[in-house]
Amino acid sequence: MLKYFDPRQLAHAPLQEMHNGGWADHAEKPSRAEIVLGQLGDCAAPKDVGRAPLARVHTADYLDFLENAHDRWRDAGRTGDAVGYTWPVVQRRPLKLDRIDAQLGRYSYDAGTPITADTWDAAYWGAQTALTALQPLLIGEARTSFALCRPPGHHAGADYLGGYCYLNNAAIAARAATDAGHPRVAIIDVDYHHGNGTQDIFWDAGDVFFASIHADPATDYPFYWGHADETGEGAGRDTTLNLPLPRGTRLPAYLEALDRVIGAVAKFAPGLIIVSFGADTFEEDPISHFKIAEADYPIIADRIAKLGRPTLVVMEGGYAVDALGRNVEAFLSGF
Ligand code: Q9C
Ligand code: ZN
Repeated sequence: MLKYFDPRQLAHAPLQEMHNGGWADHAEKPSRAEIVLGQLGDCAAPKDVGRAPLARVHTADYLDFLENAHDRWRDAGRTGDAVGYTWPVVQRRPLKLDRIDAQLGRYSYDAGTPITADTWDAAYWGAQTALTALQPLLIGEARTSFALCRPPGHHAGADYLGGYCYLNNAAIAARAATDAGHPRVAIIDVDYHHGNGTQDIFWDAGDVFFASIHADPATDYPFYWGHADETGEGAGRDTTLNLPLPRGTRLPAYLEALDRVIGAVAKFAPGLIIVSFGADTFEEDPISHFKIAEADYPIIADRIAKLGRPTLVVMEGGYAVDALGRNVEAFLSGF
């Protein structure tokens, strides 16, 4: 399996996140990528294809905000990580405010996703990693490819960050694939959490199918997305498929849902598949509640591989750091 990584992704190291009413050590640590690298061995470096493919998914004003937010935070006299504390919800008007705190609220939806001095650079190289990993699939030089992206991406929308995510690596790769001539691309999201950003980005797009298996948002983050009745709109009607599962889910129930996803994806007939892979479905994940074992990951991957399409695997979550290298290797071994 081809594999890609850029060490500049390691510099992003947010200190804390709001958790159960207090500040806790941030779960999305640089050591996550280091342990995967230790297990997989050397990964190829990405090329730099610039900002244009990022701007096919994210708005220009959001990208400018993300690139400059931490400088502006420092200009305002602050130290540490930039994080919002008030959000323009409950039918507020779309005001264009310059105050950094107002913008942090405007371009985010939670208090778990701080912007550090290195966030833009790390996220930028994560997106380039996904784009470079896609390339051999586009030209038919490989059937599977792995992008070790960090920070993760699937909670980031066109104009918002959240859920430890800033740039939506899987969505950027999917749009690059359709731009390169694929009429249909499917994203299969098997992170523990619903990929709300990816869903929003392709909500009314008919050329990208988004299917997700995740913890029921009635009990789990991100709460406001991922319910089974969210199926897309307009040209994207019925190209979103959400299969929420209860806490405690083990492999047999997981595979039933996966078979539904695979049936729907096969019917959509994509030329290329992107897997948003989170190993936070793991039984020992510290912030999640499924019961998937290391030995289950090759079985899950094998079912996706049987779709027989070129497949890009993009790293999302997974917070049991000690086991993360083994879990990623197990998943990739199923292809
Ligand atoms: N600290 C991914 O797995 N949890 N993101 C907030 C309070 C947020 C996870 C709980 C979980 C986001 C990519
Ligand atoms: Zn997750």
